[in-house]
Amino acid sequence: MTRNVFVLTGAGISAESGLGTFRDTDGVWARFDPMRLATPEGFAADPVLVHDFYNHRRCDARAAAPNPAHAALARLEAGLAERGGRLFLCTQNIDDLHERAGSRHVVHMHGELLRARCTACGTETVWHEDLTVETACPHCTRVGGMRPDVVWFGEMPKHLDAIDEALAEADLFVAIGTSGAVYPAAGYVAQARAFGIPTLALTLDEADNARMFEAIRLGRASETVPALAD
Ligand code: BV8
Repeated sequence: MTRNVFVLTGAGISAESGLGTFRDTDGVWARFDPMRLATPEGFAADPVLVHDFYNHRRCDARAAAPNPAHAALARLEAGLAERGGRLFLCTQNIDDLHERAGSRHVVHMHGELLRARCTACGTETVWHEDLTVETACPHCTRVGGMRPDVVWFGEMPKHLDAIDEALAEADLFVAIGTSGAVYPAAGYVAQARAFGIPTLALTLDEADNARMFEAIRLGRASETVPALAD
């Protein structure tokens, strides 16, 4: 009886909601250089460019709607809870489509586009508007220190201890819509295998770490996830 399910989602689960993936041929990183746009060094070098990049993505994320894959995971979370089990939903995504589909416990290991952080006082704030170099911190009022509350390359992902604990307790590990290109997230399937946990990948194309999975189902998340969850 599968009671504790660990799900790791990536950009592919939001693809059918119209949000770009990163490494598909027309992906975000095919058009933009992650080292200039998703690193602390890139932000320090050109904060206007980086703010503009995230302001556009924040606008797109707010205009997007959850798709049947997000909804299916929300149903799975409720169904497992009713049976005394748990869905640990760890996402690499910075959009809020899981929450808007009804998921109640979402672990954003790479942060959230709809939150901002002040580099002066550290305060994190829900943030739906554009950020600029003139934005003042609502807490310490300092101007110029506000950044998207997302994890850039070279920065420490969030919630790593909770993720490691949930992995150790899981009965099933499912990766949905992720190319397995970014660590430490891409290494979770190996950890699951080491714990003897069954592993399943649901993506459109074979992921970089596909050989680590015991089962793979290729297809669109809006079809493969409801088939798994319901
Ligand atoms: C860190 C937020 C220190 C910002 C992102 C080994 C160990 C640890 C670190 C490293 C390591 N080796 C290298 C590193 C460094 C680095 C890294 O991994 N580099 C890569 C390039 C090699 N990692 C880091 O810097 C991380 N921090 O390491 O801290 C540390 C050390 C040890 C232990 C802990 C910490 C921080 C990385 C976070 C970077 N921030 N995002 C933003 O969004 O702008 S990364 C960003 O890219 C996403 O968050 C996500 O993680 C990644 C994109 O990957 P995917 O989500 O998988 O998307 P992708 O487009 O690649 O794939 C889409 C998939 O969907 C495809 O498979 C496709 O087939 C599928 N698909 C498409 N359509 C559909 C679909 N599937 C189903 N249905 C569809 N319709």
